[in-house]
Amino acid sequence: MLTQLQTEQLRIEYLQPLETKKESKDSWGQDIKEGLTQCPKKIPSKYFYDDPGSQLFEQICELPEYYPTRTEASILREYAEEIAEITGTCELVELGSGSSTKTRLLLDAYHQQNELFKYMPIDVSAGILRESAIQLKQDYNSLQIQGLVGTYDQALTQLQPTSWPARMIFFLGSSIGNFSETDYDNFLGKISEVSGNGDYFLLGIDLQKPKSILEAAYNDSQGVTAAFNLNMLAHLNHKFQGNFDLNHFKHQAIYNEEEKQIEMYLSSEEAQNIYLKSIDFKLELKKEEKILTEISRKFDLEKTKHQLESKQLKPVKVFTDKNKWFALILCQAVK
Ligand code: AVI
Repeated sequence: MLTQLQTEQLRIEYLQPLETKKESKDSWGQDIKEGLTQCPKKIPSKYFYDDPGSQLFEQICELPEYYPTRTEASILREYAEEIAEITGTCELVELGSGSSTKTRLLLDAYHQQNELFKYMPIDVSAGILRESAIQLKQDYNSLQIQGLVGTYDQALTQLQPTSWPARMIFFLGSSIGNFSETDYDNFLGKISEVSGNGDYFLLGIDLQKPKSILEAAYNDSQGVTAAFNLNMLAHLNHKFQGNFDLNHFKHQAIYNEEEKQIEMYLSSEEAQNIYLKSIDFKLELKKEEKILTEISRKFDLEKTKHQLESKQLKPVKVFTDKNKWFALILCQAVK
């Protein structure tokens, strides 16, 4: 239980939707219809993350083959203090905070150095945001927490100028790898736009590496990633009154060496017809036809540094692990 004072220092706000109510009603399921009428067929990755999907993702992060989470955590363990030293007192804004597990490594570093800081976790899931904010408030008594419930777009569009000496927006886990090239470019532009001169941006990216390591990470031996991928169909069944039979699909993850990205598919085991009743959408699938559910881009460090620099986000320091599998790039906005 939080005390009265602790409760006053913890605020959770809901960000305004960017679209009007009328538009959002009309566009209900529109992204599904558009994705499934493209060639190849696609389902937007956001449909991974219902409650069971989010839990499966937490399990993926613990898998022996899935190195990104562990590797990024090891980098933070080693260099969080240095990051806190470089930025000094600041407002920490985390995009896609989830359970804020890795964040604690950063918060600990600021706490230990007696640097003042405020923490703003941003996530679409109100439940997980509230739970982790309450837990954090109990563990870091003097910490001011202002959680924002909303998408990255809403958060970046509605973020108010900070009254703190500096702000550091951070985006961990190589989630940026799930953006298309265009969305990636727009996202960096937006970060730059909302950052004042001298503000920081900390970005976690998964680096290019041999195909065998990458494919193992997305085809784990326990089948958790397969369950995560297939769960998307269960989510669609639930949300749009669909009749996908999960037994008639197979998980596939391949590394596209030309595009430098993992591509995750659901392959139809037989010719089948699907109907999503609440959006009146019929889908015809051929045997072995594949639906793209996710791309996970793998980055070249030098190229990424240049891209950041071209957005007025100057890399100050790069932190990486001994294998150079993952990197955290600390940038400073130079306006
Ligand atoms: C959330 N994102 C960074 C993960 C990734 O590695 O691209 C999602 C994931 N998909 C399958 N395994 C993990």
